[in-house]
Amino acid sequence: MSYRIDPQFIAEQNARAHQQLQSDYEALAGVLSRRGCDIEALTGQAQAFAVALPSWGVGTGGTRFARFPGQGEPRNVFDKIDDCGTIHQLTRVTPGVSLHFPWDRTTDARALREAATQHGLHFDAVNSNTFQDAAGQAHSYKFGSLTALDPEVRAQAVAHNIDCIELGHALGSKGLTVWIGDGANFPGQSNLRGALERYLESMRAIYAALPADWLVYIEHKLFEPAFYATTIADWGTSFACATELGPKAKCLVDLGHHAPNTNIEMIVARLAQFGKLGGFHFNDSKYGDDDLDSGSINPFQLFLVFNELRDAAQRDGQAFRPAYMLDQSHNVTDPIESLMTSAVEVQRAYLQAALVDTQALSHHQKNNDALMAAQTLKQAFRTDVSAILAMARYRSGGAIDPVALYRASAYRDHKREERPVVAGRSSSGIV
Ligand code: PSV
Ligand code: MN
Ligand code: MN
Repeated sequence: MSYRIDPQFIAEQNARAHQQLQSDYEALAGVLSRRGCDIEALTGQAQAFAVALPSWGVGTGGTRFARFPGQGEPRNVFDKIDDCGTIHQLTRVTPGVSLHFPWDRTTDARALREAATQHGLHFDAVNSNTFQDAAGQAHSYKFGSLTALDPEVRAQAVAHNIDCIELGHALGSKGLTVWIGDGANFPGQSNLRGALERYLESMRAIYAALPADWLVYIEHKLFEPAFYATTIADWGTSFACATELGPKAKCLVDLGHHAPNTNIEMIVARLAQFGKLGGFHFNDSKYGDDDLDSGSINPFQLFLVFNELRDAAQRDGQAFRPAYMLDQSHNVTDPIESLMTSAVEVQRAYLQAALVDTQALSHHQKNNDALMAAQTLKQAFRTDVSAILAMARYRSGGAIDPVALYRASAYRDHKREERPVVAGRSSSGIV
């Protein structure tokens, strides 16, 4: 039996912090009530919020240059589920896990589903991988996958995606995220239009295999590994392809997949307006696809994204349900600590956006009062909602201070004993 944090330990640690939290919470309740906001309603909203974990995020990531493995890293998908379970146990905001195949392939889907259920987890969208060659596959993706000129390579990539749908279906997932690294490194290497035509042909075959209640998420990315021209480089291409494919195809926005300074919140607004915003991969970046912890570099951008999501939810109601996932790589931190902190930062941005005085905002917009409109957003962004987030966790059975509790539990030390280092292992599970 692998080590788990004892709920009694959580209760004891919370008991020490509870009085301070209660007083912070009451102080914030007073501030918010003067603004006409009900703290209890906000706490309920925070408790209902969820963001899915990337299975590949619980191992130490690595860069193109090196990977410095951590202690007690997960050895397989079952260990990953244990770590995701711990993150959810303490934060109560991450009930979904997003798997990546073939990294997370298992022959025993029932056992995996059972393991997840024991932690109160379910499976969110599954991810295919045709940006690497898997051991033993017949054809290489060196020159592309869904867009490859060789029809046998394309057929293999399509078959892998259909296999992912079947694996996900057995696990209770409801979506497939497709990100491909296809493109060109040199001008002239590829016929730009031809590549997209082949992509659409491949995606039509994948789309046809989707169960009735599934969505396919098209994830765009500006560059890397194709450094001259990436086939699905931007939201325009993603939107056009999702439109061509049909209503079960939506666009997925990974915050790290744009040129620096791109107005991502405007992309969010556009996709939401036209009913094609499928979901997110949250992370943060300074330069490119840095995969840093959410909210660690530009929390204001994250807030502005959620401000657009709030607007879309107000307009479209229950019909607007984008999938929220983290997609990060952890190189210098304990992945569990990074994922807990990031999930809470995403939840924080959601709550700050809920605090926007929308009446005041539209009043200032109507009067062309740019300064006061900006100040209205800033007032919400500057509000420290930490006490609400902590109270939401406490009431849902989580930790008032997840990182402090995790460290006090010595979870990682237990895992170091349980999971001895294996030479050559990588975070994704591919050796
Ligand atoms: C690509 O950069 C990406 O963001 C896609 O979501 C992949 O599936 C993921 O990273 C994992 O490597
Ligand atoms: Mn991503
Ligand atoms: Mn990425």
